Amino acid sequence: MIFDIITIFPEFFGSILEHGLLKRATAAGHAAIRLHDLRDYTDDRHRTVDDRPFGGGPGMVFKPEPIFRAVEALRSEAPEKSLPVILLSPQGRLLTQAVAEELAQAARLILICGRYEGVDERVAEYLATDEISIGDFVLSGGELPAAVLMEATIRLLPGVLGNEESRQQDSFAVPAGTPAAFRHGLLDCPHYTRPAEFRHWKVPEVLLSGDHEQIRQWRRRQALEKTWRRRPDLLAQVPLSEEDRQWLESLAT
Ligand code: 9D3
Repeated sequence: MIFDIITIFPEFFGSILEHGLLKRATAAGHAAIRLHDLRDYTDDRHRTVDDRPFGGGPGMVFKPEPIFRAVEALRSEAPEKSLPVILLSPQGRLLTQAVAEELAQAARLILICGRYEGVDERVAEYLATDEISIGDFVLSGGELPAAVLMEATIRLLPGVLGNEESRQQDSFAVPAGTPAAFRHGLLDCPHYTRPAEFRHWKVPEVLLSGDHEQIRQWRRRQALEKTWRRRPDLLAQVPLSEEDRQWLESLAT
């Protein structure tokens, strides 16, 4: 999968590409990340990418011309193919695991990182095919969101986490390495490792018992309880067994 990133801070991506999953996936050829400096697509002496907002107000807005020129240059490399163009913006649809799975189907993505107060709306309206936000908090630009989107997407690619080609496509199947948080649509259960007692805090007895059925039930109940307390919105999407329902009912009373 090829990612073309359009940014005024290409060097921002250096360290994340040199570590962990993104490094491994690019070294192994599962993904390629190509950085494009937006200023290379300007045509004035000062390499201007922004201007004052029409209508007044504080701050600066990204001009449309360099962004259109950058995307059109990339498109002309493969003129026959449709090429998704994603604008990272606070007004976008929320990035979720389902959206990452959708994006992972593409062979190539162009990511546009905004900065300043925003990007001229004609980019969202006439150039981008999609607009994505990573959450309801204010950041200073689209670079961190682009990195988040790439990590969430690349780890889903076949081969990247030892995901085999045999990866099942049914809706419950998830790639090996998918955090348990999403495996059943619930938050994860607690995890412990040695020592069994640390500063007088003991690991739950059941986990030391070797009784696998008891352990399974404990983990399921912990996950249900944590989700019910912290993220009740997630529970609505989860298929619940009769046993699950009884446990949740016991919590509510
Ligand atoms: C201070 C300006 N804000 C007025 C309320 C609007 C605003 C403009 C530009 C807020 C943030 C940004 C820069 N952010 C992004 O480009 C961005 C973003 C984000 O801030 N949060 C979550 N996801 C994303 S994706 C791109």
